Amino acid sequence: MPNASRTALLVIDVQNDFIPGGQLPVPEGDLIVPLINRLGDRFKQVIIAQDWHPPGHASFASSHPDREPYEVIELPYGPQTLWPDHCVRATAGAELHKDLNLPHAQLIIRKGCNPDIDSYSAFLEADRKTTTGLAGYLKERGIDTLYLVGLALDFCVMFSALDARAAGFNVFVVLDACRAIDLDGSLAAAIERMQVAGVDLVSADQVPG
Ligand code: VGL
Ligand code: ZN
Repeated sequence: MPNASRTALLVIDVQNDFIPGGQLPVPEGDLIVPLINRLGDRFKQVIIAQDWHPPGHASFASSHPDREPYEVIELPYGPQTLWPDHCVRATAGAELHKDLNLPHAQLIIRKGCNPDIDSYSAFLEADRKTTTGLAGYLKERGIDTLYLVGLALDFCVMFSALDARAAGFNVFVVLDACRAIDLDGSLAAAIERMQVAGVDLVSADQVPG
């Protein structure tokens, strides 16, 4: 296993609400689950991120009078896309996809728990100040290289990848193990931003092991 101790797989938001039929469906979101399971077998260290919002979260259109999902509004920390209510903590929509099979994952990190601040990234909330502690966890365990998979490529995967780079990790995003929302060109923009930041975009057959 070349991915021994310094490398981890970070699985982003493979949750019912992001799967077709859920509240914020990512097209083909279900199709990546078998591939993620196969990739998971190659990693000793697996971390799962879970979008986990309190009811009435600031990112929900329903929390703002006269606003519709997918509009962008200005919040104290900057622009915020408004979403349908999704991944409300401890609801069925927030559960991991039932076929996700990563029994050796040691950490599930929940994010977006602050009622007033969104967190696409598994590392830093949208105020860009509040950390989830994930970088510290990884560093304490000697991990320096991350492979990212999951949903959505152009939101939570991208922001997690950018923050991981900024925190000094080597970062690979496994494109065929991700799917995008693609809102107003967000997919092309995400690819560009990740490339500029030095995130390596690879396919599953390029993952060692
Ligand atoms: C996500 C929008 C809102 C994601 C989470 O997982 O990409 N997108 N919350
Ligand atoms: Zn969310």
